[in-house]
Amino acid sequence: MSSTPERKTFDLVIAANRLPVDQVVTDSGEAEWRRSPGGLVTAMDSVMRDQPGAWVGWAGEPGEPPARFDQGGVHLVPVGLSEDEVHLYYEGFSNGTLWPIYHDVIVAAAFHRDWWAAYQRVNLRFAQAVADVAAPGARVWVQDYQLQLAPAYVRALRPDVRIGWFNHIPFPPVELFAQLPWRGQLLDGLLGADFLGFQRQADAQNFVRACRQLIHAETRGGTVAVHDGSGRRVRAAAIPISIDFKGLEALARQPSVTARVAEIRESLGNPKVLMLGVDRLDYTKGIRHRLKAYQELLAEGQLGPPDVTLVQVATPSRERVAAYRQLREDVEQRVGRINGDLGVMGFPAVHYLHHSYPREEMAALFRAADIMLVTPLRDGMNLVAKEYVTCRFDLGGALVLSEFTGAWHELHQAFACNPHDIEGLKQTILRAINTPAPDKRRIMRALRRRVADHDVQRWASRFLAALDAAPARAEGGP
Ligand code: ADQ
Repeated sequence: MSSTPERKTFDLVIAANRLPVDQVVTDSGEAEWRRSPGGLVTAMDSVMRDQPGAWVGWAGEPGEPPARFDQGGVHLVPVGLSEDEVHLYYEGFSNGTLWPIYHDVIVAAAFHRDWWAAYQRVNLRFAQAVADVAAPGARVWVQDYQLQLAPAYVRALRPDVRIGWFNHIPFPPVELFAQLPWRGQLLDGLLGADFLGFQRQADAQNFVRACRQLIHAETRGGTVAVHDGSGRRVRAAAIPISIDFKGLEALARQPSVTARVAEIRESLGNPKVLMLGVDRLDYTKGIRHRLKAYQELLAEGQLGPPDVTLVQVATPSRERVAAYRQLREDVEQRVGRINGDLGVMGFPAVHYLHHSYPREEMAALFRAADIMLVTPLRDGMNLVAKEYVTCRFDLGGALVLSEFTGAWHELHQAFACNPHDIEGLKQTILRAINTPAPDKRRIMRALRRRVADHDVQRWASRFLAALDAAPARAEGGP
C-alpha cells in the first residue's frame, strides 16, 4: 500500500479494465484527459451524482501510471500495465483465451501459462488499488471478464466491503467453460463477490451450473454456497445493461442532426432503401455472414444499387490480435468483391467505413437508415440495437436482430434472424424491407417503449440494489 498521507477513500468504487477517460493532445500541444463517451460512464454519472465515487482502471498507455486525479466529480485511480502485460493479460488471456471461450469458440481459444500468470498478477494489482481507496463497508463494483479474479482478491484484502461484479459478455455453457485449464480458479475468483450480474438469465444459469459441476458447490436457485468456512452464499442474476435513452434521443432530435440525416442520404444518391451495419470489427458480430447474405440478394437481382445501398461502419478493434487482422482482411476483400461485381458507376453497393465517429454522426446515421442490420453470432447485449430504436423517435426504420444477442431477449418484436442461416437471413431482410409502414411503426413503438423503460440509469440502480440485498456478508463485515 502507498504511504501517501491523507489518502482519500470512497463509499463507491468502480473497477474496470479502462478508466472512463482518454488522454488527448490539444491543438496547443498540451496533453489533457477527456471523458470517453461510453455507456458505462453515463450509467455511473447517475449513481455518482448522489455520492462521490472512485474509478480504478488502466489509463490506456503502457508504462508507469499517471498519479490519481479528480475529474468530473470522480476520483480516478490509474493502474499501470507494462508493455508485456498489455500483451499477456489484455490481448492474450482476456482477448485470446476468455473472449473466444465466452463467445461460443467462433475462433479457437489459445491457452498459455504465461498469459494466465499475467492475468493473475494484473487482477491482484487492481484489487490492491481498490482496497486502497475503498472506505470501510464500501460498495465495490467490478466490471467484466478482464477482472474475474479481482472479487476474491479484494475480499481477501478487505473483508468489510460489499463486492459486485457485472459480466458485459455472455457466460458460456459449462461444456465450453470446462476447457479452461484454470476454470476452478476463475470460479473461485468470482465467488469472492456478494452479487454477480449477467446480461441474460441463461448466462447466470450457466455460471451456477459451472459451479455445481466443476467445483462441486452446493447451489440453490440462483445462489451458490461458498466453501470457505464463512457460510456465505453468492447470488447470480440477470440485470441486462442498457443505454441513456433520454440523452441519446435528445441528441438525435437536435436540428444539426436532422440536417445531417438529409445530407447523408443525399450523399448516397437518395437510395430507396439504406441499410446500415455498425460494429466493432470483431468476429462475434457476424459481419461476414451479413455481407454474404447481402451479396447473394444483389447477385440474385432481389436488391441492387442505386435503389439499395449498404453502409457498413466498422470500428477498428484489437488490431494486434491475429484473428482480428484476419477478419479485417476477409471483410475488406468481400466488400471489394461485392463492389467490383455488383456495384454500378457512381453507386457502390457497399460503403465501408473503418472509422470511429462522434455520437452526433452515429445518431444521424441511425436516423438515416431504413434497415438496421444487427447480426452477431454471439453478443452479450449489443447496444447498437438499443441505440438505433432510441434514435427512431419518428417511428421509421426497421431492426433486423440476431437471436444470439442479449438484446433479442428484450426486443422480441424486432425482425429476428439466425445469422448462420444465410437463406433465412436473406428472407428476413426482404421481409423487413417489404413490411408495410404502419406495421413497422407499431413494432418500432414497442421496441422503443422497452428501451425507454429499461435505460442505463435503471440498470445501474437495479444492480446496486441487488448488491445491497445480496444474502452474503463476510464474517467481520459491518
Ligand atoms: P461491444 O462488443 O463493444 O460491447 P456494443 O454493445 O454494440 O458492443 O457497443 C458498441 C458501442 O460502440 C456502441 O455504443 C456503438 O454506438 C459504439 N460504436 C460502434 N461503432 C462505432 C463507430 N464507428 N464510431 C463510434 N461509435 C461506435 C460489449 C459487449 C456487448 C455489450 C456491451 C455493453 O460485447 O455485448 O452490449 O459491452 O455491456
